[in-house]
Amino acid sequence: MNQLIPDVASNATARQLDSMTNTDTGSLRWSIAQVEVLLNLPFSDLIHRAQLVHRQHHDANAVQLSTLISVKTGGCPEDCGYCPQAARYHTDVEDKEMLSLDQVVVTARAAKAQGASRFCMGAAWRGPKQRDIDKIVEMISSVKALGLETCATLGMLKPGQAEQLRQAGLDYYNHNLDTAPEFYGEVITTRDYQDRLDTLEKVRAVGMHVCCGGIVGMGESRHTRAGLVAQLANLEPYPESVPINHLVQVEGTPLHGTEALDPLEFVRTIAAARITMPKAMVRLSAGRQEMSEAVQALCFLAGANSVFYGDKLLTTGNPETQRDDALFKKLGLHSL
Ligand code: SAM
Ligand code: DTB
Ligand code: SF4
Repeated sequence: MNQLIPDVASNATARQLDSMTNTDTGSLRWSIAQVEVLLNLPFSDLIHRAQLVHRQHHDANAVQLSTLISVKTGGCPEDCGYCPQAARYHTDVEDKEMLSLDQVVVTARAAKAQGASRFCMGAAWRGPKQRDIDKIVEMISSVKALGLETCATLGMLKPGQAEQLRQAGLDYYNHNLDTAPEFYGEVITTRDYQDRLDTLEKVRAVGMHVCCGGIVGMGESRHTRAGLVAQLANLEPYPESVPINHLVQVEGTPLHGTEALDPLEFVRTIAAARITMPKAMVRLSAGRQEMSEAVQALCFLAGANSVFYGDKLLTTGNPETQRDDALFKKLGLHSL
């Protein structure tokens, strides 16, 4: 069962971490205190642990490529403080009509030709209406027919909708927890944490894979980042895909102007995700365009093994594919 996990304060040290048992964490795989111990480790010790876990479960030189498309951009009624697509904030993003099936298929074909293995369709909705589902279902089956893995991120799901998406051939549903429960209310008020857990539960119940992660760099503390990672790691089972986004600061959104996060804190979060969710694909997600190659390399070293590939995320920029190809070559990474 998905549930909010308790926050028990602890002054545990790294040595205690290794001797902590399930009795210390109750039924949880990872307590917040344990994840905080990880995040507090000397940087090299943390990366070493992440590398050990990564190499035990994955090809350390492989990276999975997902391409994003925004099938419905802007005009969203929600108030997520980071998001340029919320209608209530004055950003450069306009409320656009839904893309046609043709536009989606052409883009998916191009993504496949460029080397992406997964195609993720996003919509700026609180949740889909039935007429939206009818159109999305066609998009999913057409993209799937191209031989791509399919992913969609459409907001909260109502009863029956997950099943319709699964039957159309949807492999993954992306729905992020975004942050730890105690910080969540500072960022979003139009839906609560439990709403998100409920949607994830619906996705699981029909046997779809879960893609679920969060955003780092929203002015949260290290403790809050530990809370997010613990929350994800204790989902039953933990997500197959874990996108760790760095906040892309967009003018007009409430979080624009947030104090910049030390990039090494981002790397630490990736490492903690890798250690606590050993088999998951940990995706170095939004924010790569603003990141140096050196920081991205550290993220791969810390256990990231997936990225968004293509020059656009949903509304903001992402590195050009040639730039990424050059980086992967430099690092000796091959795509999955
Ligand atoms: N509207 C749907 C929803 O919110 O569930 C799906 C699309 S929404 C844009 C998907 C995710 O993108 C959000 O949950 C958030 O984690 C991420 N995101 C949105 N804006 C972002 C930003 N400025 N920086 C980093 N991540 C962002
Ligand atoms: C996820 O975790 N990150 C992606 C995807 N899932 C849908 C979205 C990032 C959006 C960044 C802001 C934008 O481009 O609008
Ligand atoms: Fe809407 Fe999703 Fe943006 Fe929130 S993150 S404002 S739900 S598009």
